[in-house]
Amino acid sequence: MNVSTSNLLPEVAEFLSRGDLPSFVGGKDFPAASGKVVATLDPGSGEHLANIHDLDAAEIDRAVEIAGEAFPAWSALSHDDRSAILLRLADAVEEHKPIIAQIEALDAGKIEAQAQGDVQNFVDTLRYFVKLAGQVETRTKLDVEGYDAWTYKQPWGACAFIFPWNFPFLLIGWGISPALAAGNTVIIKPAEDTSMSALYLAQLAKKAGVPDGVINVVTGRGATAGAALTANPKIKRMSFTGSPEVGQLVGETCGRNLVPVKLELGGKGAAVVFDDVDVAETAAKLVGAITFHSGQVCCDATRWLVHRNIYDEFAERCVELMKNVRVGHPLDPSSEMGPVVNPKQRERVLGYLEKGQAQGAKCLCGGGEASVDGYAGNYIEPALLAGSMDNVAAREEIFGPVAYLGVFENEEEAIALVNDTQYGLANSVWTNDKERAARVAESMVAGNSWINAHNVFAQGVPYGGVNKSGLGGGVLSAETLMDYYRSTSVVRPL
Ligand code: TXE
Repeated sequence: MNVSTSNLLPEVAEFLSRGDLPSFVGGKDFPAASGKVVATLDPGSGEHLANIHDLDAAEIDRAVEIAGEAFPAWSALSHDDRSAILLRLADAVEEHKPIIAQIEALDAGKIEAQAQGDVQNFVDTLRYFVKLAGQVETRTKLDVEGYDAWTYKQPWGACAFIFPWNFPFLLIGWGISPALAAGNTVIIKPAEDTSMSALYLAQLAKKAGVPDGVINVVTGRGATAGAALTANPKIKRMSFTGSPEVGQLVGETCGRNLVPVKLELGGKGAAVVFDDVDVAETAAKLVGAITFHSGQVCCDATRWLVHRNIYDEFAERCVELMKNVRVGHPLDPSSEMGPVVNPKQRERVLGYLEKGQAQGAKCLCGGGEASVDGYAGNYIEPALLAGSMDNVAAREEIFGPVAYLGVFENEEEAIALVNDTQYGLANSVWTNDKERAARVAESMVAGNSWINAHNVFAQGVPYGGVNKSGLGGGVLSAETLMDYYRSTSVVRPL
């Protein structure tokens, strides 16, 4: 049976039936004049889904102009009027959740139920920022002797966003919600492998009454379309999520133009497991985390540091759990883990498994391509490596369903191992000792520390990395909303 074609919702089949998906700018289709396209494939079957258009630099520049032209009217709306429009968009996305989730599952290789969670997260995030923006005092009086002084906050203008392929729809919500709620217009550049849900969103936004030019989606290759958007001096802010290598390029270019930039990059998170935990429960949660979306999660715990007293039992339990993960097509309801996004990513993951073992790591389970009946997708068996933490597979971001097991003797050593990395995104500590948990959580150098959990997000809790993991975090919280206002101080001598 071919799940990818037989289980499609009629609306998804209709969306795909076009075969050709132009960008969407200024409230209408925005085709690439060159006729150049990028094929987008189902990672679960390798089947061709559609073509997206590959815009050139002049077309990207035109899209930025259009977003700039829409800004005065959008920013002039009262908060109540703008909120009403954005809340209509949130409602429309919620109503279309099954459709968007299925598009996302097919395009990104995401288990359908998880994709539904991503779409709901978008809705919740948009509603959260709309409410928060209503509480922002745009005029703040300053207490300065001899002067009548205040600051005035207003939106910037057209803001650009470049997104990766691992959470295409959810990350759009995290990125654009604060920008739109503050009164900015946006230009979204999704990853070339996963542009479909963004294009669907842009069309839906138009139907929900978002004025033309407020939400624009430009598609194409990173090195051309992405680079042109980054280099455009008229964008007022840039937000990039993706690899550290491209993040550095984006940062350099924005630096030259003095465009404020926010970078959300990779990670090599650790989980520190002390010997007072319930081993079975902790192993289940960590295996659940590393197999969620096939480990293509930047804040995942990929280094599992386990106290020597429970190391053997913990390793054994993880192997048993990993061997039982049901790998399958994202639209098959019995699948627990889908494919990785594309053949290049599969080769990258398999390559790290090879290099890690060549440097002495032991592969306790998995480590090869997984075969899924009837599908030629990019499937990988969940894998567990073990050995010295001074190993390429323990140091570099793999971005697949691969965890690396290491051992520690005491708290001090555990913290030192966690912090011996160039990254700094997210870690977790697992123990029933509350004081130790808080102490370790605060000693790990990263934007986020979790206790007895991993990958927990809530609107209002700032998220983001330090060091090679990013710049200017505070995502999903009031901190990032403030990024989308510029401030003018006004002073009058009394
Ligand atoms: O990301 P890229 P890739 C990590 C992960 C993964 C690796 C490579 O380790 O294996 O990066 O993934 C756009 N100017 N992460 O190569 O290239 C591109 O079109 C401007 C972690 O796919 O960084 C896409 O929209 N833009 C990460 C986006 O950048 C450019 C999630 C990300 O693509 C560009 C993804 C350029 N020169 C990968 N080149 C996370 N933090 O979650 C590419 N792009």
